[in-house]
Amino acid sequence: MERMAVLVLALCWLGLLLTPGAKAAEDEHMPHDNNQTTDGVQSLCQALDPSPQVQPFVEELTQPPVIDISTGQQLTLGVYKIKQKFHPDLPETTLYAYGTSQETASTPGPTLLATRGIESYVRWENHLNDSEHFLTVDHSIHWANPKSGGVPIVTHLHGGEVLSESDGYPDAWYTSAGELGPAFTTQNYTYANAQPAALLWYHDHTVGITRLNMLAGMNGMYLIKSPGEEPENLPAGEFERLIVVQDKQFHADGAVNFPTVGVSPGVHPSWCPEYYGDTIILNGKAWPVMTVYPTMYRFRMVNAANARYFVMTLSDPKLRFYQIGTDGGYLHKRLKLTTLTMGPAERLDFLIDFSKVTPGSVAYLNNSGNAPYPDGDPAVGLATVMMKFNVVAAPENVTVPQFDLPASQVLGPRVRISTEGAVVRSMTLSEYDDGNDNPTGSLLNGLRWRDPLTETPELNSTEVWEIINLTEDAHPIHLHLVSFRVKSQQAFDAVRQANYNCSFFVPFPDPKSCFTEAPQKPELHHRGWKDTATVYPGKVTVFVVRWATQSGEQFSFDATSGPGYVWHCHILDHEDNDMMRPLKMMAANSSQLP
Ligand SMILES: *[C@@H]1O[C@H](CO)[C@@H](O)[C@H](O)[C@H]1NC(C)=O
Ligand SMILES: *[C@@H]1O[C@H](CO)[C@@H](O)[C@H](O)[C@H]1NC(C)=O
Ligand SMILES: *[C@@H]1O[C@H](CO)[C@@H](O)[C@H](O)[C@H]1NC(C)=O
Ligand SMILES: *[C@@H]1O[C@H](CO)[C@@H](O)[C@H](O)[C@H]1NC(C)=O
Ligand SMILES: *[C@@H]1O[C@H](CO)[C@@H](O)[C@H](O)[C@H]1NC(C)=O
Ligand SMILES: *[C@@H]1O[C@H](CO)[C@@H](O)[C@H](O)[C@H]1NC(C)=O
Ligand SMILES: *[C@@H]1O[C@H](CO)[C@@H](O)[C@H](O)[C@H]1NC(C)=O
Ligand SMILES: *[C@@H]1O[C@H](CO)[C@@H](O)[C@H](O)[C@H]1NC(C)=O
Ligand SMILES: CC(=O)N[C@H]1CO[C@H](CO)[C@@H](O)[C@@H]1O
Ligand SMILES: [Cu+2]
Repeated sequence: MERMAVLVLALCWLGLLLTPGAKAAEDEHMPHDNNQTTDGVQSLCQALDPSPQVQPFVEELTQPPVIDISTGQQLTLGVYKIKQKFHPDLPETTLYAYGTSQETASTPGPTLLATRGIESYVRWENHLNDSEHFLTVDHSIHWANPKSGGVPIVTHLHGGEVLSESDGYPDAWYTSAGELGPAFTTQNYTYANAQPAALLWYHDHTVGITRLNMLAGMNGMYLIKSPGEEPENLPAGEFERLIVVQDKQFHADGAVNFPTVGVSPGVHPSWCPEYYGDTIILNGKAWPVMTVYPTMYRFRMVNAANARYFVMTLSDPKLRFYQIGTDGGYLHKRLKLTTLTMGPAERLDFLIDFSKVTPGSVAYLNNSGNAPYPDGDPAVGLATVMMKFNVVAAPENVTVPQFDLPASQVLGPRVRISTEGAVVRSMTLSEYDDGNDNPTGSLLNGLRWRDPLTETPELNSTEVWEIINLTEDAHPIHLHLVSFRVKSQQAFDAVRQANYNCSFFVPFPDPKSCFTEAPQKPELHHRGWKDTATVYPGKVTVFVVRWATQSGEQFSFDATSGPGYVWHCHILDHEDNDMMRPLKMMAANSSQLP
């Protein structure tokens, strides 16, 4: 691959040196006191009281309503203030959620069903007339800050190949009073749906308050189906479940419990580096149960948590996960796994064959994700479980269909992108603090959200993004507009690197190289088409990004028009506090590079 002497490289190394508080190897763990909730889940700044105790596994897993948007007609979806019960033992919770009316709005919102090749049209309306957000807004970080008050919103279709005017640019927000963000162009969005079948999701993306709007309930699923192009005889109907996973914490009165005092209140009065809730919620139910027959089921999940990684296992050793898809659709071949990891915003498509266990038995979908991931505190108590399965024999009058396990069957095209002649961008992930080890923000490449544009890829070009994690935690990095491939990850010596005693340009095993190993293949769950992938601490993770559709064609719309796109960390608390950068597409061969 040709290493173009790119400005970004120089910038990067400068950025690396100049990053305020880019930290060396000493103690960098997020501070938190030992005042833990009964479930051992602690807020990283303020000790939040534990949620009211609830009896797990009492309510059946439900499915959000489905709306077909392949009709050629515009759908209007609004955000409304609603009340919803997450559990019979919990009082009602006030939320902001998507729906066709206040009466039908819910979190997650309705699942939008699109068909590949058929454009769809959604008008996103803001019906929030509160004078301020019900969660505490931190006015010290850059945020929408409408002059006339209210709650701004703007909706992003995560994973969509979308025109930038319809992408939900963070500055394209609007309030119900009609105040518009500086990048607003329209609230009537067009979705091309030209990409392969996949589970996408929609959620709020308003600058500086995405973490609050998402926790308030603004998210839902968006399924692209591709008749004739999807593998046959996969579980469908009641045997296929789409699931949004979130964690939340509640006050005794049912209100969402979110920190009101920050980790470094003198700098940011209420911003907290990462929010972890003690209650695990699937499709709007705390710890649901699912009654299953002894046959194969398909699960398609999206992690809509602010910061929590789920590391999932099945309690019964006779059960396995057969992963068949990821963010951008079907894998080339299925994977048989005992563990599935799902970081914020990632999607997983997998099968579980309950015919392997005896009717009458139960199984749990457990979670062992540390918080922060990967080296934080272990999940304990009820944070170690997400849902329960009751396996029951089918009644006499019910015929249970059997589904093939796609064994060595090819599910989707193999992902191959040539890096011949690719532009290489090296980018750092770093954190800065208040001088007392309290994190007060995170940066991409040493730059803030409002710093001048640096990522200006040309349409149809291929780029290699080497992302260098200089923090203690994993960051799920998300690119808008395109799906990419994770090429490798490679550990480096953070101490020698911090002392400028080694170089990333010298390959391993040369002693002058910062790397301590040869490039490693990405983890299994990072195979296939990704739009969000984890960059581990102390590692350089390499993404291969082609600025074109997944099939390598030109976009069906002008991706250079409008306000542009963004790339960011999908830990929402990071994204809101400067771990997000603009991204603007340039025409092919426009040669933006010096
Ligand atoms: C944390 O400590 C404070 C003060 O000691 C106490 O008021 C609060 O109830 C504790 N919270 C938890 C979750 O134990
Ligand atoms: C605010 O919106 C709700 C519906 O979301 C409506 O019932 C209420 O009348 C509105 N209040 C005002 C003052 O407009
Ligand atoms: C947006 O959609 C609404 C509802 O269909 C329509 O009345 C309005 O004219 C559209 N606005 C634009 C700018 O297209
Ligand atoms: C899985 O969750 C169940 C239910 O809470 C629990 O009994 C079991 O110990 C958990 N297993 C693991 C490995 O955490
Ligand atoms: C099967 O029988 C039960 C109990 O008699 C009845 O409630 C149910 O509707 C029947 N299901 C079907 C699919 O006929
Ligand atoms: C860095 O290199 C210098 C000499 O080149 C050496 O004295 C020093 O010990 C090295 N430091 C580390 C951390 O390797
Ligand atoms: C991008 O590449 C595709 C396929 O390689 C080609 O059809 C298209 O013309 C290219 N577009 C531009 C703007 O170069
Ligand atoms: C861009 O440059 C490449 C190589 O010089 C050429 O093959 C291609 O046709 C050019 N594309 C456009 C749209 O000018
Ligand atoms: C796990 C790990 O290696 N973390 C390192 C990430 O990078 C920072 C800064 O270079 C180091 O301090 C950490 O030890
Ligand atoms: Cu992050």
